[in-house]
Amino acid sequence: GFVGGKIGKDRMFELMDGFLKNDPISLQKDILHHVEYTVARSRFSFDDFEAYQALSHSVRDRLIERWHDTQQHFKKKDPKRLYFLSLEFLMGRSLSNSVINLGIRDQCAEALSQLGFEYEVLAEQEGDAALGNGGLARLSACQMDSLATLDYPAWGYGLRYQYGLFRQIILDGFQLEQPDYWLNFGNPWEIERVHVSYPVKFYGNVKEDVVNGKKCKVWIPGETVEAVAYDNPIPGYGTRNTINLRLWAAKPSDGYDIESYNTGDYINAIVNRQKAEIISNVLYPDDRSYQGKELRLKQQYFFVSASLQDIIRRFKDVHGNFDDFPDKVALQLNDTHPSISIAELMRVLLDEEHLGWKKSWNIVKQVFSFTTHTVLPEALEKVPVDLFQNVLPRHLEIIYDINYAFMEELKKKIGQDYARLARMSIVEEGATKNIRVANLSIVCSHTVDGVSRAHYELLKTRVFKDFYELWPEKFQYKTNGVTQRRWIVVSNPSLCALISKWLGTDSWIRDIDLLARLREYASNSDLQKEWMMVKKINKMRLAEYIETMSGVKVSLDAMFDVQIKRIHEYKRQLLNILGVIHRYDCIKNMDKNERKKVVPRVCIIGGKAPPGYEIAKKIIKLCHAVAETINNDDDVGDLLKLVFIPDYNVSVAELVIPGSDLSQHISTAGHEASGTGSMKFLMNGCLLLATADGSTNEIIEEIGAENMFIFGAKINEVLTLREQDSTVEAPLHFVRVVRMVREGYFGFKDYFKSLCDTLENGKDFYLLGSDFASYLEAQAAADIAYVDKKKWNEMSILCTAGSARFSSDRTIEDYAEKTWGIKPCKCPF
Ligand code: GLS
Repeated sequence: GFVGGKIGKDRMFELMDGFLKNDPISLQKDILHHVEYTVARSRFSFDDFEAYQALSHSVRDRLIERWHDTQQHFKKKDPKRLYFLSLEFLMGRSLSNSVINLGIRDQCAEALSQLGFEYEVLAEQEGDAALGNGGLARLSACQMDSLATLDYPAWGYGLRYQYGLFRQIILDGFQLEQPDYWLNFGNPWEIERVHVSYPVKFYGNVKEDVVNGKKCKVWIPGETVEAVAYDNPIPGYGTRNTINLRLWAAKPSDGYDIESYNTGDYINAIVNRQKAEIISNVLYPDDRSYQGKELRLKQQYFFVSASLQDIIRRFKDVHGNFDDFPDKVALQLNDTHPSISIAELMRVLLDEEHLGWKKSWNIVKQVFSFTTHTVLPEALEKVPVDLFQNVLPRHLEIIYDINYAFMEELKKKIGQDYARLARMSIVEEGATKNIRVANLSIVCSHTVDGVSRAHYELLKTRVFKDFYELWPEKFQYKTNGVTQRRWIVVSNPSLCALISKWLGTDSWIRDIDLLARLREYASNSDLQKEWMMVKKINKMRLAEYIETMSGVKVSLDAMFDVQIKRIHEYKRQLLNILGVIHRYDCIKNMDKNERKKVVPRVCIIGGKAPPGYEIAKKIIKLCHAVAETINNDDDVGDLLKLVFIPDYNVSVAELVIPGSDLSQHISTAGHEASGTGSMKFLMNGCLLLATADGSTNEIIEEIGAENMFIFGAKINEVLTLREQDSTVEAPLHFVRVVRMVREGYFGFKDYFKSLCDTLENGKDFYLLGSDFASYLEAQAAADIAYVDKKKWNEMSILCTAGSARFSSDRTIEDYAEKTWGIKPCKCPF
């Protein structure tokens, strides 16, 4: 209700001067106000960073207004809400995105320019919020943008890590990791909610008790940590709706460790209290192997427990019992990471709400949906039972009970097929007993989604075959998408303006299907000229960046060929580097006339290797060693350059993608669940050189294989090829380039030995050898296409025109309808 003292709502609004205004003068006033009173610098003397802070606070004020209105509106309408639970969100920068979505970019720029500041320079002051590893985490960020833009009543929940993804430093070509203490300079984009905090409990034991004459279980925890909320408003584009991303930070609980205080050891008691904060300290820097770490389990439970307490409190504010819970609450599990929330919700309903098993289970199985983001069975999380027993004893009991009921039901359906029962059990038996978190998630969710059609096929036929055969109706897929707001409007303003000009409207920013109309003009020479100009501007920006970061001067006439993503063997950056070595070797062996025909290339690679992944780190070093040789070879000059872009992150991607001509997505088929980088390049009119893996298959459907460079084994050929690998000879070109590395042509012979060993006959698991010839053919086709500028531009325009299907708006609408059952809830302007 309204609490306005004696003056009343209208007078209050009047006193506040109504809503904040967005004209340049009003913005200027706000910026100066924040310089003086928030940043506490004199308004007559402040630098770029302080101006950035003041600008951010002015923008944040506007976000808060909209956030309040949106939450108020949701409260009034009480729609079914989606709660998106994810351990990772890779938000990148907020300023540039917020001013676009609020529609105040130009006004801000004008306000600043009169004050003597340049908007672009200030935007560069912001560091990235890197609370995630890669594709999965950036997908969550894109989906939040779409949820807000499409007016869905949604909340994101996650962890507020003090240290985001490590910074990558390159020293002598080797990767070093540095902590990313991103909060060092404050974070104007979050709002600390000191009053929104919940106790989260760990350890202890379980006792039997009697409540209302009924036997029940009581968990007596051994440790309590406080979860404090930090809210990050997420504005939609072209709407007042602004949703919330609530991230939890761990703080010592008030009642923590009373005993040591009583024993008089004051200092140690404080030190012990402080340990509670460790839980939200640091993001695990690997998105594929994190099995069985206590801290990881605690992080997962911590954020899930706080989120559920928050969700249940909000629900109970309005509802007297749990009957309507499934009609009001959708809980989305972003991969298996938040899946402990299943056992936690069951525990709350059973032990705290005393609803009994049948009723509790009936609720639980209606609210959860699970999206899996991986293909590799070995990448599915497992938690040792001993660890579980120690950290979350009551949850382990509940999981055992769920599994017992599931196994009984299964036996009725499939009989005594013990091998299959063992495979499907939530509990993995063996030397160490494990909880299979994916199995728990499948058993307890109403829907299991894959992230591309190819991924879905693999889930059905390989990864979760047993489950698919049991419950085919549970399985779906929603091909991933990315938001055009960040990946075109924010990162490529020139292209954005050009598209709007030719379409005669900027409505495509909300209604992406309009992009398809660009197809009509793909061969129009005026558009092509302007299209090329835009690319040139972006290439200049990128070339400057390359020179600053790596000291290499590159020619704008060269084809910019880019591969940026996490470094993994299956993503095959090594194939790329071997291809570059081959190109170099060819050029070296050409005479003058032949060299005239060579299409100059700048090969750009960027990405972080997980800190404990030796082979990935060797790939980074190899890239630098090869670059050292090639870039210093005057005989080759501008015909070929190789550069490694250090510390790849979201804002680096925003700079690199618009400036590239060609991009590589060359994973061994059947390994990339979807891939989303390709979609960002596609939107920006960069041609794709790719394997028919993950979502690439669907890109082919949209723009046609003739407008791409597709190569390599298909998903269904990979298994056979692997079996043949030890018997089939690798092509001579391949043997030659591997030998160059092995024999020390680029130095570091001993260091690269183990890397070369992974390519030996019979050991080449990722099939670099067998795909090499067709990879080189695809590269040659790209060279030929690049020479024909008209053709190339047409293909480039067709890429952008064909990218509509890969907007996260489409993905989210699909999820809303088919998985979550939520409807838009638009806040009036
Ligand atoms: C990933 C997959 O590897 C990507 O193919 C996918 O695009 C992404 C989002 O669905 O999820 N899974 C993962 O663990 N990290 C990823 O990037």
